[in-house]
Amino acid sequence: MAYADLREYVAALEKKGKLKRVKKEVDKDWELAAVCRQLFKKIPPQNRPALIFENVKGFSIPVVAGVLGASREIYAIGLEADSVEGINRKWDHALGHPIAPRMVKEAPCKENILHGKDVDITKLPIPIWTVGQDPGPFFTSPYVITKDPETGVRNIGTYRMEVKGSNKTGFLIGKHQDASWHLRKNNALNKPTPVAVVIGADPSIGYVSVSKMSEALDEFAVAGALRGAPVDLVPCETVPLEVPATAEIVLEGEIPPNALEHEGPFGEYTGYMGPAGNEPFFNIKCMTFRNKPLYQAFISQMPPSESSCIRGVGREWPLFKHLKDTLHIPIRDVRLKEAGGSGAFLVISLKKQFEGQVKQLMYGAWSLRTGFGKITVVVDDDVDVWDDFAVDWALSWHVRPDRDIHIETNVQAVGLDPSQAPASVPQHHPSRYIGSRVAIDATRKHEYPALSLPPKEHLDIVASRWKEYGIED
Ligand SMILES: Cc1cc2nc3c(=O)[nH]c(=O)nc-3n(C[C@H](O)[C@H](O)[C@H](O)COP(=O)(O)O)c2cc1C
Ligand SMILES: [Mn+2]
Repeated sequence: MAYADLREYVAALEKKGKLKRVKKEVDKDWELAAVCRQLFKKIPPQNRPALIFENVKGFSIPVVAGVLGASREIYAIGLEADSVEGINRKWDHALGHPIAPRMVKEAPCKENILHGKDVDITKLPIPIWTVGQDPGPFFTSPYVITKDPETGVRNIGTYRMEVKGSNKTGFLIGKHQDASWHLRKNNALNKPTPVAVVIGADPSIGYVSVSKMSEALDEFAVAGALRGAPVDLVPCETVPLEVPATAEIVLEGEIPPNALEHEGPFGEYTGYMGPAGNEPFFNIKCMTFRNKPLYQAFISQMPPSESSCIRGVGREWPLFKHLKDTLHIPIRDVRLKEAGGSGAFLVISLKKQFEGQVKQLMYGAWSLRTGFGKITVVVDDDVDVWDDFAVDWALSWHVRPDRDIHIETNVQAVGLDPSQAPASVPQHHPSRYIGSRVAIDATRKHEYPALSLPPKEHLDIVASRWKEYGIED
């Protein structure tokens, strides 16, 4: 049964032992980010819980963090998938079978409505993430809803929002993001862009918000398909947009046309500070929220993080499908490594049919409208892309550098890649957008000798008698 809202989902996580309540008082301006970092450092993904900070110093609203993706195991619970492996099946089905959202009258998100001067986002427990470097608190899990002014198609995207006052935030919207096109179309007509920002909703909406999909799709319909039931929507109070009826908090307003203000810097998903620059900003006219709202944050910054987990899952599957079903290349698996922020570093396993196929695969992977795969490694299908040691082994013994390394120049760079330009170069300088890529063909190019391992039947016999050797208790 689909989760009705964030709170129902958080309760489900707790029931499955995947949520810890932090009852100790925590300062959102330095301590909360450090707790989240230690969560990732100290606890391996299989055991890592999501967190609810119940006692945020100076605030009555709790903060939940890690609930969408402190690990892939948690992601699977968020999608109601039967296992981590089942996540891709859910996505596969959802993109092929969208369920249109449904307009409803009853909406808990309207339990409290504030207009104009009564709006004060500084009353929300918005954490500071990279303390000492970020200029102040940032929203890290906004679901930003806009409409294409030409087609009317709705979009949901997650773009960082710097708190700039009681009713104003900055926005960093990458040049290739869907909302960026909406802005550009409105700017051309000198019209403001209406925006609704949702903080906290049922998990399917968050997974869709951080995933790239065709701009022709209504992302609420994809969220509906992921959860197996339509998303209930209600009209906003002050802008011509719709929001999930059970959202925890909604901010309504607009981005004024052709106006920029200083924004950033911000500790980014690459593990480095992202540059500051001049960016659009958001004037908030109205805020609606549920009684006893939850504030949700995504844990981002240095990978691994919730951000690299949820972006990785939402990207591997479309890439897999593109290569396998559209291009008919017999790949076995695709992995966007978290060290590369689930963007820079791509590993693909291939059941190679002929020499030269790796090059075709590399261009296939690079043909998507993304910067993924600055480093692309291709291995044979007997190498598990999830086993780092096995991939290193293939790189070590299947590669002749003079023959097997392919470099392509003048292609889309990975967003916010700090190797593109020094920090002093502005955010939107062309040198930040055009880069280069390398593919390393780590497949075997000729017949190899046998592996230096005991025969499999001997290994199986010993494994079945393992206790008898008295080596492990
Ligand atoms: C925690 C987190 C923060 C993000 N921050 C930004 C951001 O500040 N700017 C941006 O352009 N994309 C950001 N992204 C990536 C976008 O959410 C992602 O590319 C998504 O596909 C955008 O939606 P769209 O494809 O509908 O434009 C962030 C993702 C996550 C998970
Ligand atoms: Mn989109």
